[in-house]
Amino acid sequence: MEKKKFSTIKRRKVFFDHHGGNNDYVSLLLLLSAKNIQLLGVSVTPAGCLVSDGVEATVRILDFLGKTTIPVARGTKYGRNPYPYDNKASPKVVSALPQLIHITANQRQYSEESAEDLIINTIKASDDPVTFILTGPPTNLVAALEAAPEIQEKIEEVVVMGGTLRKQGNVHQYNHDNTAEWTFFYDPESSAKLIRSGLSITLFPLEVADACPSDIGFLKDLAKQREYDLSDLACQILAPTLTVPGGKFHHLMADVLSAAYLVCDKLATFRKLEVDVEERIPSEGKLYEDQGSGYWIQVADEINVDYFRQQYLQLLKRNVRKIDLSKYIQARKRKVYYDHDGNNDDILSLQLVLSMKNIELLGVSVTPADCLIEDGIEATLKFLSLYGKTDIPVARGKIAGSNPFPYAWRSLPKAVKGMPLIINQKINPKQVVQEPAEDLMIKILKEAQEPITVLMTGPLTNLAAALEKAPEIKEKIEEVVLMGGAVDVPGNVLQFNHDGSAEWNIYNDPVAARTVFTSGLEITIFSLDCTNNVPVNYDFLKKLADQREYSASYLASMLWTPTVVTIPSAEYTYFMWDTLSVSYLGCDRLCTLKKVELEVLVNPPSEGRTRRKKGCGHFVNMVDNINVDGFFQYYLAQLRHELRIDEEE
Ligand code: AGV
Ligand code: CA
Repeated sequence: MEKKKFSTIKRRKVFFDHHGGNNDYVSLLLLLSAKNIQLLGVSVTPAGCLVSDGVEATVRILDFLGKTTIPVARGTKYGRNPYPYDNKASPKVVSALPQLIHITANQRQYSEESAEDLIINTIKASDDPVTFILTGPPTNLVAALEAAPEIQEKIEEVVVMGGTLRKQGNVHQYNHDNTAEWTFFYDPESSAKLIRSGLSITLFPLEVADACPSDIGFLKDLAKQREYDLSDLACQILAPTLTVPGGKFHHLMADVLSAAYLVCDKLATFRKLEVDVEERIPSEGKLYEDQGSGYWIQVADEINVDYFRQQYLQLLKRNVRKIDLSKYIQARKRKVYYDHDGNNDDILSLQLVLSMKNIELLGVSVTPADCLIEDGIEATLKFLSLYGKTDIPVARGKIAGSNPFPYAWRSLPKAVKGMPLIINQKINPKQVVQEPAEDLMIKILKEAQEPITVLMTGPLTNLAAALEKAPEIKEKIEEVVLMGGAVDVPGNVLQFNHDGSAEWNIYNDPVAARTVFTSGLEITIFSLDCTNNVPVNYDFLKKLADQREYSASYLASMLWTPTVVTIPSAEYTYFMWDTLSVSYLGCDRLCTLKKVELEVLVNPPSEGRTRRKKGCGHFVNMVDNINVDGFFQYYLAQLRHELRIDEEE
């Protein structure tokens, strides 16, 4: 086994083939920011993404950096082991980021050639040898080599992220013994062909990536230098990776490593190894040492982690843009207690409340419903801090409703803490009180000298608990404003043993909802009947991104962006549910109300349904007419201000 130190850095012409993961795009940023690299073309494999989304995000990033002539091609060939579907949405989010959503790309950049043809023609047309960098499966490259073997002599090196020489890989699938890494497993046949091709291969396997996790600390460093466009963008691209369960997305860093290898000197030490790839079950895609195989490759061994991070951060210091942190609009007073459940539109609604001059916020609590409670609390503290409200008490809800929200939804707000304007913002943990949400609510209501509006944008759990513990608080409540219910329209609950008639906030805790609805309080509901009018759509996102010079708009834009994965699939469309409801407090001319008599059903198959029932005696106000354009205008106008940024050193 020969050990070799990598030393000199050289100019290279590069072709980049990737598969649309978050880190693939960060790798692209790195390649584009390196002075020694000339990028000739990019292709996308339909493995880790839906290929047209993968191409779209690539083109937008290229254009953002003024590289409007680099062609991008779609891969048309598939490996035999598809990636899990839920991993494939990330390029949709990348394309919708505030910096990229506006870009109308040069049509000629969308190559009419398939990936392998673009690879062949680009390499043939190049006067110099080409380095091929691969952060997805080798499907496109191998297809090109098979169609035009003569290009091989012009490929000076193939840098590959993938494979593992460890006993355990990251494939957990039926008929597999867990010995492979995903990009090799996806297309074992091409992987074997590549390894056996005789090309000069440099491999960054799974195990070296473990040495450089892309953790929250790294994101913090990136966010600290967000006055540079590329750092800001990279941080936004990486933030959604925090939604990976357990927060482990180490392997993704490997893509960046392989790009960094072309750019910085002394990144790693390497070993020459004789290897092969298994093509059959149960070890499909396994890479292993095989003395005598004759297939020698160079494998990264030890990574100089500090150096890598430092270089990475250095490379992304590009395109200075100054953010104006100075202005901040002070608010006038009106009294509100706000209880939410931490999903992105809840947090955005908190921002909207904080932006209202006529509202005085007395306390906030979070229900562990459409979020994981710690994420909901943290996001709440961050936003309060961004509005200078570090003295308002915040409480954790301790009670969970009987029908939990899907984890995929609850994890959405995880990305929030990774976002550039959030990640380093100081918070005041002492704002969080010891007592549970209902006790804080009771305390604040009891102390109040004048009537209070209780605003609820999640399940009604905490309010119901407070009413049960201390019914006397009722006289302090002027109005309950809530998002929830579906009266004359279908619900949005798609679950076993359910007929689809309920809205999630009510379904999550139907008993609590019934307690509130029958309490005799003045209740105003924003049900799906009206929120169905305000889907999150590209037209709105573009308008918001247009005014991103206001830090408040910019931040809001970042939080709405991850919701685009639900466009345009009707069942899971994300709406501005809570935001619309909250806007009622700031601008009461947006809607007219009508009184209806409603009951809450608490048994299957209609658990959580809010049904009209004449004569039941429980009246609520619901929206009769809504001015949708007016709402969007109000919301956009409300976000034209600056945040109070106060960051950790
Ligand atoms: O039913 C709407 C309520 C709102 O309070 N929530 C989300 C809003 O915060 C539940 C919900 C329905 N569909 C969802 C939801 C989705 N696709 N993602 C996340 N939450
Ligand atoms: Ca909510």
